[in-house]
Amino acid sequence: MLDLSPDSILTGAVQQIFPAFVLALVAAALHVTTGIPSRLHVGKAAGALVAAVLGALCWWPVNVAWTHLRSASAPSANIRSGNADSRSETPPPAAPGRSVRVKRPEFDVSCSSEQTRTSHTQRRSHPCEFAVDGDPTTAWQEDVDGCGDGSWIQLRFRQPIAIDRISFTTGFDKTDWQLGDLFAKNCHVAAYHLEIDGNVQQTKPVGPSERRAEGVVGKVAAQLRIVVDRTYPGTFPKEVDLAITELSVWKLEP
Ligand SMILES: [Ca+2]
Repeated sequence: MLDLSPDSILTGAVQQIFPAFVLALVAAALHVTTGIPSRLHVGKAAGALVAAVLGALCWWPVNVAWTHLRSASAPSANIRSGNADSRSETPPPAAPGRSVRVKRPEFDVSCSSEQTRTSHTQRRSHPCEFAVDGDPTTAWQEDVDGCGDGSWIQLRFRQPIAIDRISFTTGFDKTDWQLGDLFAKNCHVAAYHLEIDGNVQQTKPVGPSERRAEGVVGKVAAQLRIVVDRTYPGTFPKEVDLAITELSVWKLEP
């Protein structure tokens, strides 16, 4: 499809016109030093113009061929984004259609602490169940002092599954009509690690504006725990809580 974006037009101009401009300068220099354009019965300006046109016409197929060679030799892009684990020992992404989201009642959820209406805070209820309810407006919030560094949420599967990958929001990814952006106002994840059947995985950092973390797992397991190692502070003046809106797990079907 024809790309008429300003960046594309600028890039094309640089790629096509610049070499021709250089050739025009070379033609002008040859006229001064050798007089070749004069012997061809053309003036300096006409010689430079002809050289520029010929240069552009000759450069175009060379440029197209070079672009194809570069794209053919370039490595394929990693389709994982965010904090996906791109280490060489991780398996390649599953073929479309083979990876399915794990749903209830395939697992039970638990967490290190949770805000409930009966907790000492007497705040709104934010149980860990809210991280897996499929509702982007509800969130799990821990119930410890501070931002809850070290808090965890865990899924225990009814039977071991081949976990393909996980994805979770790194904070309260919701905009409240009164309070505004709850992600910035609450604490959110700065680094986390996975524990798969008790085996501790490598800690992964999360950028301050990354609202979702994704990771390839590629293991058969009966239990998956996400442990929040570090957090970014929220901007709420009083209450500071870590929140996760949604956590999703995909499994590979046999
Ligand atoms: Ca939710």
